[in-house]
Amino acid sequence: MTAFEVNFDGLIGPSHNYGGLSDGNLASATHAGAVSNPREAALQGLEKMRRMIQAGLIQGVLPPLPRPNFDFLVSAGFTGSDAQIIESAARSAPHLLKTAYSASNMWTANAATVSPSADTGDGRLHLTTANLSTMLHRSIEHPDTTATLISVFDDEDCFAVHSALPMHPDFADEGAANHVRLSAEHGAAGVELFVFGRLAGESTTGFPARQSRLASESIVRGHGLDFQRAILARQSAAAINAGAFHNDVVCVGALDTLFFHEMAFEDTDGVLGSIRQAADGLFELKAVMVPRAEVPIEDAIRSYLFNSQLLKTPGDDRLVLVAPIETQEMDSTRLFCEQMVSGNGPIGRVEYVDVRQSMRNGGGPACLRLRVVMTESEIDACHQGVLLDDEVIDELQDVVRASYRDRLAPSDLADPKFADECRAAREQILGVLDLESLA
Ligand code: SUG
Repeated sequence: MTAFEVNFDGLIGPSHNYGGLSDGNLASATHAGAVSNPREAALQGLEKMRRMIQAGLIQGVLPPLPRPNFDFLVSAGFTGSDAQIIESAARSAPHLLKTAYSASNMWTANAATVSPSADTGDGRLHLTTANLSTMLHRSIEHPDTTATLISVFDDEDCFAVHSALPMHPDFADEGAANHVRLSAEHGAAGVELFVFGRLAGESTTGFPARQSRLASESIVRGHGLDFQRAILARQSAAAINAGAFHNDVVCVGALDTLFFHEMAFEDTDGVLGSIRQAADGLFELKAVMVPRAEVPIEDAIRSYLFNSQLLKTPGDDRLVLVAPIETQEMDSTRLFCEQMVSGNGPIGRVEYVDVRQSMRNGGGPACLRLRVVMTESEIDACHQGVLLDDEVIDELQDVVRASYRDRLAPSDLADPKFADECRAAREQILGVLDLESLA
């Protein structure tokens, strides 16, 4: 069956700010307290989406979630009018106000894990919303994310949207950031690689391991995947402790190609062997491992070389790597890319994109998109308002230019008027995407 990879990017919300909320995410820690530019952030994201369309790919978008999250602030004991809640949280618990305002749902690679219909037991496309239980500010995303996914994938004959796994560390789940699907072509049956950082009940030292093996296994079961074609691989503790808080900071795969750092997995040979065995009869794995002698893990994490989109575009014989511009600015990663494309491996071109506003919070091009492999009839069955063309991107950019601030310091969150601005901007976005029901 012919199928297409549709990238659903998160539209960066008006409250994008540098809260320093993510332990183990070095970029977030480095930029904590800096002044952000939500307008520039959203425009950068939208330009990336436009480039995908220009490359002949199908591009979708998911709207920002309502911020601040008043339900969260009320659960934390704040009462009164919206303005009173904000003023009192700003005074007594600024950390909770930052949490309620986080625009972190922009990183839709963490919204859900997705299995295309070619892989699932019931022939439907399955999505499981990630519980994001490890980081407080991310743990508040899932109810609204599930509502968004149900609105977009709203035909139960084609789609199964599962709500988040139990909110317990044993089930810690960060979605597609720890999941890679490999196949001969998008529409063919594939091998799904699930990467976890720890076992249920296991305590690790150093930075938090955000994905548990039990969560990955539960998704394999829930999606009705064949365990013969689902690989569970352990992320290396050294990579996590160097700042690879998700596997997609050190690994990206598409079709028959896996591009990864030497230190990505605890047992690299074991992972490659298991993929080859599972892929027997389906495709031959092309593994591109980047040796640490050429790109030290610190450079990989600082530049976000692997947090790139690996794409098959209509105009190219080989795959294209859409990498953050920081990869071009760092010598080791730029040289590696130049050598890679001059060889005859599976990746034939590298394109650089500027998503610096998101990068400063640890989110590169790959974090900003959720990949959903869809057949033509599934594309027809999903909510059409979120599928972009140049005109809709222009409309969204107009909303952003007119209603987003170009300067936001963490102290600005204390102003109750900012909550009204965020609400108004989101309502306009929902209007453009024909998703007013989510308001
Ligand atoms: O979860 N940053 C996100 C970045 C997520 C990147 N996603 C992928 N690798 N797929 C995180 O750490 C920073 C927010 C702040 O500090 O204000 C943040 O949440």
